[in-house]
Formats: sequence, structure tokens, C-alpha cells
Amino acid sequence: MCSAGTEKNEERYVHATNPHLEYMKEDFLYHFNLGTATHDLPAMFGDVKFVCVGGSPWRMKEFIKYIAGELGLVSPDGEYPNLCEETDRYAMYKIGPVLSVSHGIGVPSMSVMMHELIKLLQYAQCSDIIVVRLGTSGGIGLKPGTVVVTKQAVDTMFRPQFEQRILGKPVVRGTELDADLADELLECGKEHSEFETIIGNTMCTMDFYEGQARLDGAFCSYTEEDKQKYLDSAYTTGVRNIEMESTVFAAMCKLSNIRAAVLCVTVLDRLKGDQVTIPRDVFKRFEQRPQNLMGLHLQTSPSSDIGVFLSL
Ligand code: R2B
Ligand code: URA
Repeated sequence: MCSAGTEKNEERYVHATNPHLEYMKEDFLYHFNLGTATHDLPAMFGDVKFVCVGGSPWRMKEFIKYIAGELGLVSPDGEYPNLCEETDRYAMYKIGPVLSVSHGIGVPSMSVMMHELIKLLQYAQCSDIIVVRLGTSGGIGLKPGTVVVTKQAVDTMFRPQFEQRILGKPVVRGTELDADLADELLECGKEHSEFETIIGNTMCTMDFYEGQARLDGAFCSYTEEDKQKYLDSAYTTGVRNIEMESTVFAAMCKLSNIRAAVLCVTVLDRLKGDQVTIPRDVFKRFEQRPQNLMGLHLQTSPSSDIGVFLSL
């Protein structure tokens, strides 16, 4: 049904490559509580062009309210219902062509959400989709509050790959992101002089504590010097921030023919410490920064041309 066109002027469809899907009479997206038999997915989501994903349900609701305001699409009753009704696994909000979805913490949570999101976009016959992860991260050698546009999502050995165990065997997938989209987001960053936006590699880990070389977890088998050496070597290979979802996110977008980017604000400098102790109001200000860049991108960048989608 959906082809994976990538030529210029050719529509680029979302491509869930699983051959078994074709033989399923219906598909229930369990963690979204949405299904092909129970919901008219093309009617609900067929106009989606931009999907923003982020860890927290609250932040993703704030994002849709913010974007609605920026695009002049404020809902008449001021309400933004959660489209994943009666499940608290993930939250999903929509305004015009923009969908906002939470993904929780870590690779497994992101992976489950992405399987269902990719299928949903395919069932809704969406094309020319852009998906951006808006998140928080620990910076390396950066002033807290800096926004990092991910150049390459790398694993804990600084390789641009994601390893998944399938049928008990390792399967390695590439994590390339869309370079043009990253450049456009970086350009948007230049419009915001109150904080810095840079491009660099993002290291994705399976854990917040030992996985990110922290000294303040419940367990720790290495010294402060070991930690510093590891973070220094990460920096040397181009890593500028650390978070917990980028590699699987990038790998799954690549497999399904979706243009994708990762945009994370840093909430501390890991060369200076491990604990995230910035005041709550500063944190809230910081976490709005990736949203602000996305808002600007939607209004101004060549990939977005939101005006075209709004007048469809
Ligand atoms: C960044 O922040 C979260 C951990 O605190 C995690 O989801 C991530 O990638
Ligand atoms: N999120 C992470 O994964 N690591 C940090 O240090 C901060 C936020």
C-alpha cells in the first residue's frame, strides 16, 4: 500500500517494513489504546506532518499548547484532549498537522512507543513526516541550558549504531539522522540569543547512573578518575551530551523512512558534577528551549512550510 519514495517531489511514505502486518485483519496498538478496528486512523491522523516526542506526558501537553499558540491554532474550548484515552502508558496530543507524543524514560519505553507510532502513521497513510525528539540531557563541557542538535546518535562505545537482541541474537542498526533537518534546527538556534545552540554527537545509555559514569548511584565500581577519563574520551570523539533514547529513536526512524532529528537541552555539565540540582524554575525554562526551536522551525524552515499544510 505505502511505497518508500525518497526522490524529490515524490511523496515519502512512512514504511513499517514488517511483512506480517499485511495479513493481520486488524491491529490494536495496545499502549496507545488505539486500533484499526476501533478508530478511523486516516481521519484522525491523516493530516499529520510533524511529530514531536519527549519523555514526559506533562511536557508534551505543554508543547502542544505552546505550538497551538505559535501557529494561531488555539482550540476553541482551550482543551487539548489526550488521544490515548484510558491508558496512562503514553500521552498523545494533536493540533493541526502537529502531533505530540510522550515516550517515557529509556530505550525500551521509546522502542515500544515508536513501533506503535510508526504503524499508526502508516495506517493513517501519512507522508513526508518529520519526527523530532525534544528532550533533556547531561552536557559535556557545555554551559547548562545549551541546546544540542544531534549530529550522530552514538552508543556507549561512541559508535553510531543501536544493537537490539532479536531471537536472542544481536542485530546492529545504523543511527543516521537527517543532516538537512539538523542544519535547519541549528539555524533556528541562531535566532535565540539568550541561549547557545550547538551541533554535536549525543551518547545514548541504558541507565542514568552507572551507564552515564555517575558517582552518585546506589552502586559504583569505578573511581572519579575513571569517570573523568571516560567523559574526556567521549568528548574527544565528538560527544557533547548524554541521554537515554536517541540511538533507538534514530534507528527506528531510519528503518521506516522518516526524516528525524534530536534536540536536547543540557541541564548540567557532567565534567563538573553528577547531581541535577538546578532550581525548578530554571529547569522549566531550560526544557522549553527545544520546544522554542521547534516552534521557530515549524514557522520558518524549508522542511516545514507550515503555511502550506494549514491551508490544505
Ligand atoms: C533524559 O532525561 C531522562 C532521564 O532523566 C531520560 O529520558 C533522558 O533521555
Ligand atoms: N538526562 C540524562 O539522561 N542525563 C543527564 O545527565 C540529564 C538528563
